[in-house]
Amino acid sequence: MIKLYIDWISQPSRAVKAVLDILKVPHEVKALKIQFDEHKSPEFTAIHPLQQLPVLQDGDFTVAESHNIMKYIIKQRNISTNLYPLSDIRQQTRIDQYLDYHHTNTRKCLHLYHSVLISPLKGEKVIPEVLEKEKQDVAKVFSYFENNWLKGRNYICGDQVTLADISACSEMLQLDMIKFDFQKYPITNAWLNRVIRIPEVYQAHNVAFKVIKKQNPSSQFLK
Ligand SMILES: N[C@@H](CCC(=O)N[C@@H](CS)C(=O)NCC(=O)O)C(=O)O
Repeated sequence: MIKLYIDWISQPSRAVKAVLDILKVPHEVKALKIQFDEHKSPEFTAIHPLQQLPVLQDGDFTVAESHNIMKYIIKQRNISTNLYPLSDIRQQTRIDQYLDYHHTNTRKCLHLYHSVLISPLKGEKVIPEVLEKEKQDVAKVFSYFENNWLKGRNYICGDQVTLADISACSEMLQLDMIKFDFQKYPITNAWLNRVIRIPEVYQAHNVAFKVIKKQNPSSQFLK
């Protein structure tokens, strides 16, 4: 049986978990806690020396990087899915275009979340100029979603949900933990509500919702 190493609080981990569930690929979840350095244990380091989650083990084959894991499963099992249609090179390329953009753009949401929620908990100093830059970076990402990725479309790559939406949703929803004002971006907000309401995506966020409930009890995303 495939093993999936994740931390429920990690955005790319949740995205991969949701994708495996949507595709109904049987797997065993190995939940680690980054907070307690469980990803730095000798056992996990032997599996993935970069000490990052998520990681998938398919027999003797180890796969890292969330987008790579999602695509590996679809390709290896020849799964027919609109999440990443193997028969449509143009749609694959559109999806890949977003997935590449994600790493150096949408992923910046993490920095703001970290400075606002995690740094104070750890007693780390937050430099005001850095925080301001992080806010600007996130605003740029949301504006780009509003005016480009989602312009005239229900989902990032057209009228059907793809890997792009699931990866992006998991990353952006993390900002709900710091009471980010999603309503400022109505198109993006409506899209986020569509994607998070996919049952498997919602379920993969159960642990994240526990944090949201505590930090932001009036969140629109809580059931
Ligand atoms: N590009 C990677 C990012 C993976 C990543 O940054 N994982 C974080 C959790 S969200 C992690 O494992 N951090 C632990 C560390 O760097 O010590 C992917 O998409 O899988």
